Amino acid sequence: MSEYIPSPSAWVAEQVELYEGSGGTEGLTLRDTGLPVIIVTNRGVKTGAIRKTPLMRVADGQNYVLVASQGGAPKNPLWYANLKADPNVEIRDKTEVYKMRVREVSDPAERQRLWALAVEAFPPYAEYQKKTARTIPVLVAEPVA
Ligand code: F42
Repeated sequence: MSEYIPSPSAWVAEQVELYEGSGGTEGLTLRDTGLPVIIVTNRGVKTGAIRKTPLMRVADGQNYVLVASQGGAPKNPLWYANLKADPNVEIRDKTEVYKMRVREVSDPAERQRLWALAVEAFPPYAEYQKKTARTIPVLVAEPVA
């Protein structure tokens, strides 16, 4: 078993601890927005350690759309590189945990559709895109049979 390294960002680590520690019954939303969050568990590309990243819950059927927005910061979040290097993840959505594989969405029509879903689920994504020169990566997690 690899070591789990919590996020160095205290509010993120605390959300993961509450969400996972309660078995997916507490800490389910982003701060006071009331909007739902999922927890992505993956491997760090350099350390090989287990990382846990809360993201907004953007569902597309059985799939989840993952938006590497990082609040509109100039650089992609580190989890984006981790998922590109090892796309095998577990996703916790409340009390359910799914094995999934992640791919970056490059087809323009697919990206447009999924971006619209993401903004519908979490409107601030549109503001984050305006804040940054990078095109915010959109990834999709699909169930592993
Ligand atoms: N972030 C988003 O980008 N999109 C969202 O929709 C989103 C929603 C959200 C909801 C709730 C919540 O609590 C947080 C939310 N966040 C969202 C923030 C998100 O969870 C991440 O904290 C944020 O995107 C930053 O991700 P990050 O991977 O850049 O995290 C940094 C702070 C981090 O953990 N850094 C570590 C460190 O020690 O500095 C390294 C982490 C790491 O992955 N290291 C790799 C390794 O090998 O272990 C090496 C990576 C490399 O390339 O160097």
